[in-house]
Amino acid sequence: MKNIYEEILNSKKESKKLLAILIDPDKVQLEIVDTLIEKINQSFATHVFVGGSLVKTNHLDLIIQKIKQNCSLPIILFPGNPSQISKYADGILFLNLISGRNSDYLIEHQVNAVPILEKTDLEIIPTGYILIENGKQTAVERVSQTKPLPRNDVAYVCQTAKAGEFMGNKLIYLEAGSGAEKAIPLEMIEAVSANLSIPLIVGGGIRSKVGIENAFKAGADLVVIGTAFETNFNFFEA
Ligand code: 1GP
Repeated sequence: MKNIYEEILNSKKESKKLLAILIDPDKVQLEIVDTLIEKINQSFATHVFVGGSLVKTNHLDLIIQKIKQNCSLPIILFPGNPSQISKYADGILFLNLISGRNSDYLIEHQVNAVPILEKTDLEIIPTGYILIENGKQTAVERVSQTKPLPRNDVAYVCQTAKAGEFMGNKLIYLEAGSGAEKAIPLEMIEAVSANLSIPLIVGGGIRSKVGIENAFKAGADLVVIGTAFETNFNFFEA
């Protein structure tokens, strides 16, 4: 069994940066999964995240099984709700939307997920999820019916992230939203990572390798790339 969290912690200790490619089952056809895996294997990705805000399709299990056949990276669920749990993955980000005040995303979905999770061997990784304004409304905001935190209130975002750590989360995820107009500000990444003891994930709106590098330099331990790869499978080659 993979020890996903332990490895993330070790990487942080050794300042080894991590990259997750996010696959949204709604946006990926089964027929292209093989090509996609080939590209992932050629890239410097260290993790595969699978999930989306809605996930209307029912081929989640199939996609994950297909990825597993030819890719040895840990597959981590990044679910929008408990219907997006697959026993075929290796782990799950057990998300609390701590930037919002919608109890469904703070406790209701988590309670409903327990009977499903108890039937799996997924490694469960409690993750404080913080949505930040990005210039336009994103799917997370719409689906969760929560307001993102303002981009210019770095102090409040730091305070929220620290509350997430004090509550026992093992990771904090700073999210601008999939396809965000503006990624998380670098000074926010710097301040939040300096104030946290646990690893920091950063994602949303990062469209270039320079963007990934800048997020790493600012203090992100793991960067998530979704749209940029989804729209250009050669993203990591250019
Ligand atoms: C979304 O953070 C991820 O939840 C990735 O966002 O699709 O903009 O890369 P992008």
